[in-house]
Amino acid sequence: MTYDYTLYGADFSLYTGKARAYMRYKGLNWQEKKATLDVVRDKIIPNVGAAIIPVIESKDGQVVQDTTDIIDYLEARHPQGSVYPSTPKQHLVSLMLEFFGDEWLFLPAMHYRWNYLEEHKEFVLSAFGGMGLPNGSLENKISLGEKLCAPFRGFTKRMGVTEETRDGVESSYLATLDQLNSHFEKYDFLLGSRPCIGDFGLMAPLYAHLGRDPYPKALMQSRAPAVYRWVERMNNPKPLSGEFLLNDEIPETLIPILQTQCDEQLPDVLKVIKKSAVWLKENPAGNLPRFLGNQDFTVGGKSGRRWVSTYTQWMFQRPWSFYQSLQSKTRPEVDALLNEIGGKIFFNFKIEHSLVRKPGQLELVEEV
Ligand SMILES: N[C@@H](CCC(=O)N[C@@H](CS)C(=O)NCC(=O)O)C(=O)O
Repeated sequence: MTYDYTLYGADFSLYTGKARAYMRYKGLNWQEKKATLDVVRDKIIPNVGAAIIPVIESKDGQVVQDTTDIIDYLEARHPQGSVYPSTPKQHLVSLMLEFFGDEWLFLPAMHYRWNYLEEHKEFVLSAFGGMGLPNGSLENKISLGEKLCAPFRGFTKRMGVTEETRDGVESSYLATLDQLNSHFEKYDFLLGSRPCIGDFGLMAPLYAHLGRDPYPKALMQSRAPAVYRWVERMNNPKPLSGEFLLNDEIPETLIPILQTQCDEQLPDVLKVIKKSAVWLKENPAGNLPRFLGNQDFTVGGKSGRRWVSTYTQWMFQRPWSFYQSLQSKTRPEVDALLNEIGGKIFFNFKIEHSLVRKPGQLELVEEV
């Protein structure tokens, strides 16, 4: 059997969960293969310039990295059952929630995996080790897993989960989990009976880590069963089914989640944008480093320091550019929503140095 696409990833990988759910929903002719160390060495590093998953390869040999680019590449080839709503508020909200899932719920995802490791050590480490020793013994997988997971464990503190902030990370996550639970008691997906790009973004943290690692999975199942059922629906979708809500409706149940995003995540991304701008002014046409030092941030009422991850600007540019492209006719209703969630200043902020991705490297460059 020839497949149109191969997804190289891992069961325990946050972003693979996002791409996998999307490919299932689109009903594509595809297969998934483990991104073993050989695949990383022979296929991923030569094409992408870094050891990162997931990637997809098309049957004509095109390799695409980054779940957002993977989804957009596939959307262009398979437009039926688009995951992008066509109406303005829903389109904006779906892009915002993709960003929230991909980049902000990443904090509790890493926290609950690595700071509760004793609760699920064998499960997590043997999975990591299995990427190098697919047929190895459990003991050998765990011992290799210890080594392979070291950089990921290190990310947890660098992204801001420290002794100072861990209570804030937990309280913010639990509040969001409760709010999502109220939402999914009423709706199958974020915006109706069809998953949107925001559902796929949320699936990244809410499956492989928070809905699959034993400790946070049990927490989700007991505290937010409707969220757990959504995770199951996302993993077993009826391809191309469902519709977005009529009349560009944004369910009331999403408002508190969007407010948290505006309170916590968007101030952080504005600081990143300012730092990137300084760097790009000083280094015209340079490859913007993935990280530019550290900055203050607040989560769940606790303040700490976290990395300045330049990629977050690129992700924020998606909803931001969409908002900027709106005609004056449609702006008032979108502005009313942004006022309600406290988002207006962020979308009216002027981004002077827009970032784009460049094939073969993770470092972003300024759009010319
Ligand atoms: N934004 C990327 C993130 C991919 C990513 O961070 N993948 C993790 C595993 S789930 C990884 O391989 N990280 C290695 C790194 O960041 O250097 C995407 O959407 O695909």
